[in-house]
Parts: sequence; structure tokens; C-alpha cells
Amino acid sequence: MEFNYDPQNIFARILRGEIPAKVVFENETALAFHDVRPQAPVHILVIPKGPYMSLDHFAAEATAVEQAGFLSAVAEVCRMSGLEDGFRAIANARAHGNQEVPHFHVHILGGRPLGPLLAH
Ligand code: DGP
Repeated sequence: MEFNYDPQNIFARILRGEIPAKVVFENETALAFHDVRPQAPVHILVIPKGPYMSLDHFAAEATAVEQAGFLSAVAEVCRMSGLEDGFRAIANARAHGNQEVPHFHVHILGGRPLGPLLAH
């Protein structure tokens, strides 16, 4: 599969500092910030700083350092957000995944019981 990253997507613009975000954590390879339309008491997005469109793109082409940095950011966000009772991590991809922003991101949701995985 060929991945064509759009550098004008909204998360690329957040990474360039062109639009603001409520950043909660940052390291060398990843950034975490509050989702603008929260769907749970905790709703944070973790994104890599590199130009990857989706989880499968990131898994296929990101370096080991980028992948480790990203997972480390996820761990730190969970630790700092009081998610001891649990959370859900969601990575939507492309049309069937209902992905709105074509820059890879993981939603970290929690702070209340989240119910079943999918609404039917
Ligand atoms: P997805 O469907 O997985 O691509 O979800 C994209 C999420 O990004 C959605 O929950 C709303 C959020 N979002 C969209 N635009 C912005 C923005 O400009 N700032 C922030 N913080 N979140 C955004």
C-alpha cells in the first residue's frame, strides 16, 4: 500500500505551531494534547511528530526510535491522567475507520466506564 501524507492536515499544523493545542506531554518523537471534541472525561490524542497517516503506515515505516518514543508517550499520558481503573485506546484509519484527520493518532479515553467497544 502507498501512503500519501498531506502536510496541510490539522495535526501537521499543530506540530508546526500554526494552530494552538492544549499539550499535555511531549518528547522527541511524539506530542499529546486534549481532543477538541472530548467524548469522555479524559480524551487525549497522542501523535507521532513524523509524517505518518495511520497506524499501519507508522508500523510499516517509522523507525524503532520513533515507535519507542510514541509508545513511551502513550504510557506517560496514561500515567499522568489517573487512568488506574482503565482506559480505551483507539486508532481510526481511513474511510472504514472513520478517520477524520489523516495524521496517525491514538485516542486515549477514560475517566468513566466506556461500555462495549462498538455501538451497533
Ligand atoms: P479521527 O476520527 O480518529 O480522525 O479523530 C480526529 C479527532 O481529532 C476528533 O476526535 C476531533 C479531533 N480534532 C479535530 N481537529 C482538532 C483540532 O484542531 N484540535 C484538536 N485538539 N483536536 C482536533
